[in-house]
Amino acid sequence: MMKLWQWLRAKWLRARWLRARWLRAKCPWIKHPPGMIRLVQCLVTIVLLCAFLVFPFRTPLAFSANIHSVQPDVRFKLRTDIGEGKLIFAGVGGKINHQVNPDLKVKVGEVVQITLIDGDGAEHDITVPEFNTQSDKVVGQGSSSVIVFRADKEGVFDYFCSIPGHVQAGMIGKLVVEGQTTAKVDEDTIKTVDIAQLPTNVPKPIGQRPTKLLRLDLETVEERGRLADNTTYNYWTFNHKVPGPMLRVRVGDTVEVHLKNHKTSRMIHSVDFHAVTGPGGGAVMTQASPGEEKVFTFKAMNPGLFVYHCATPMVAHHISNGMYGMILVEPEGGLPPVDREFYVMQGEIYTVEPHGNRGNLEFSVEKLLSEAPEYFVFNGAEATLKKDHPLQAKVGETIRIYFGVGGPNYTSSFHVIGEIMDRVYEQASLTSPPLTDVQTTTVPPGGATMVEMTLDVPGNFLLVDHALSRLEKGLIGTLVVEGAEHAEIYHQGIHNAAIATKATPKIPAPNLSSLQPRT
Ligand SMILES: [Cu+2]
Repeated sequence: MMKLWQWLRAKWLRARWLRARWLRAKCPWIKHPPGMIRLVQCLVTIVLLCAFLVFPFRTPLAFSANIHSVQPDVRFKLRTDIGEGKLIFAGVGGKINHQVNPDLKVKVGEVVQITLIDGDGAEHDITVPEFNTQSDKVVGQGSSSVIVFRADKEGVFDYFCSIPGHVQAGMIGKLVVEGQTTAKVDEDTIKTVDIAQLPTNVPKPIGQRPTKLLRLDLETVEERGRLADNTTYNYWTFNHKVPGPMLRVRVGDTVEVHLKNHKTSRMIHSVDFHAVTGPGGGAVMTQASPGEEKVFTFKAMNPGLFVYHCATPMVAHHISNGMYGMILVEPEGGLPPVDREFYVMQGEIYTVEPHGNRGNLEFSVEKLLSEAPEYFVFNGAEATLKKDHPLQAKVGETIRIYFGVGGPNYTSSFHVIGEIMDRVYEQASLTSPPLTDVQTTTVPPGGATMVEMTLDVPGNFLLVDHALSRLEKGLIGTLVVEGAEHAEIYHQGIHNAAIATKATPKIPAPNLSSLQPRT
């Protein structure tokens, strides 16, 4: 062992002597090479130590932070799909599962990962221009692409497919980057009331009964309500809902109307019934200041389905803010019985902010006067008859829809996608024979219609105004029909001879003997 140590030491000393000799030959100006090398080694070590003391571990930590930052804080999956005639992003998993063009909610500063999966086989991508990010194109069912970015500013930003025409076809959604302020606004929004009138809020049929004296109470209330998701509006209402309550009397009834304007109102309000025979339809006698109650009495002279609305100047402003409803004056003997009745009204909302803005939106008199609404609504709020209060019925039932237009400006081309209206009481005239087998019916502002249809097959049937640009501004409802399929009427694929073809039963004509005009 000792010998090995001596041998190693001898080798090391010889190597040092050889290195010194080589340095003396190459660098003759160095007088004491081994000492000089040690000095240089010391200087290098000191410089490195100083560098670490002055910039303490900055480089390694920065590297670590970068590694950390590319780990997403929040992940979303979106699948492209075709639904209800539109191209969409459908949420996959988590809170956004099955949602169409879901709001992607993140916090300021979070790293966001969005995975796009091609669900329909067409070419798509996803881009969020505000954060300079765009995915590769996905082509072919099941292919996918990913974007990752840091949401470093607060606000609501669009994500969409950049393939030409796909935004217009529906592939657009919102990325909501919330800081503390936005979160608070959202909480306030969530607490706001649902002003949408239920389509099932229809009074019971009157049918056969003698005429009588009735009292109807209406209260005008100004309150903030939900216009769309995370969006509110300062509505003016009859009895807290848009439209106001549906009222039901029979021809010949005497009606005492009590109109009370809530004490918290800031405006005068009134009511004009199109069912009234008399100047102003009641409006002259019901101009009520905040806290005031006005009363007038009328006799229901004509049967029909009539609009009522506030008639305080600027009348169009009061109507667009939600002040409209309908009164049904049944003919003597009542209406033919049906299985279900629904109450739906169309209106427009004019806001300063463009459609889709969040928060509480402001009324725009300029847009009202130029007839440029930002929202079209059934029962007061965007898509509420689809998302919140769809109409529900069963296969085999005959339904009746009391449909009116508050407006104040746009005529509706009322249509139910996938159904044919068996009977349309045009202009809501209940004393004329109905039109039969109608696809779309015209209803002017301040007008109404009564339509009936028997439901032959199950599924979701969309209520629209066939001026379909208005669908993009919130005008959509759903009639959900449950029950057995009837393949002889409607089925996918080629004709199947095994399916027995049955004649679809024709709906018997209504008994019009009770619907004679008054003399
Ligand atoms: Cu009013």
